[in-house]
Amino acid sequence: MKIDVLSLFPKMFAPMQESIIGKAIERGSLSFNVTDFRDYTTNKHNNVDDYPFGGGAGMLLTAQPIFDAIAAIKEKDAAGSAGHVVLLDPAGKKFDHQDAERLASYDHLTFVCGHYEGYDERIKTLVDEEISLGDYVLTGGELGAMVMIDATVRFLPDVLGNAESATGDSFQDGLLEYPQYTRPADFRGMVVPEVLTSGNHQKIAEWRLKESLKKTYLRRPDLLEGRSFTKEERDLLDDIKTELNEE
Ligand code: 21W
Repeated sequence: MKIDVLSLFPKMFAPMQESIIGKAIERGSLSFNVTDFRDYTTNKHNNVDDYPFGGGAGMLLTAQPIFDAIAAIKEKDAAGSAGHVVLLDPAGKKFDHQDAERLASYDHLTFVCGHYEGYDERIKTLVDEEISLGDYVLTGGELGAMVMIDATVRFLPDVLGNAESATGDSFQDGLLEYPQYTRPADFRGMVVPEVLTSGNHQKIAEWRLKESLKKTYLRRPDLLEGRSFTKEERDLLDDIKTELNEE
């Protein structure tokens, strides 16, 4: 996969060279390039922003540097494309697990990060979708782009080591993860649930499913709304509700 980023703060992306993402870059399964679109301004002072027509607070990113930076990415690309273009915008669609999996299917992604009060609307003619990280205000799109890239790259077949790691994870089956323990079995009097050391794999699987259902029911009931259940899951959920009412 090839990832391009347009940003006024390219140094913010230095940590992307680290860790699993960095290894994917080293191995050649990922290429990653950040373009400072201030380099593409055509005005004397290299301004990238201007006052909004109609008045109002704050500055807007102007169209010209972003149009020309996208054109430069297309010129450098063997297929003459910027790939699938994502605009980081607080008014965009809230990013989730499904978006990450979907973005992982493109062979070329370009993320456009703003760092001001907003974009000249005409910039949106360049983009395929607008995505937000969530309902809180950031100073710019850079951290959002890094979060999206991290979540997306995990789905690439040769990034996590084995293809199962990403898809077997939390959210894949729509439930939060069950509690996990490693050695020692007794740490300062806090003892691992007996079932986990029993060796009974059927009982262990049932305990884990029940704990996942309980945690999801208590913390994220919204995840259960749009989900269908097996008979085992429905029975366990009934038990959980009964047990919680008894306490
Ligand atoms: C912050 C841009 C506030 C715009 C009209 C008139 C990218 C982000 C960002 C930023 C405003 C993301 C307004 C979650 C985020 C981002 C910078 C509001 C007010 N509108 N995901 N005045 N949160 N933020 N402009 O902030 O660029 S993805």
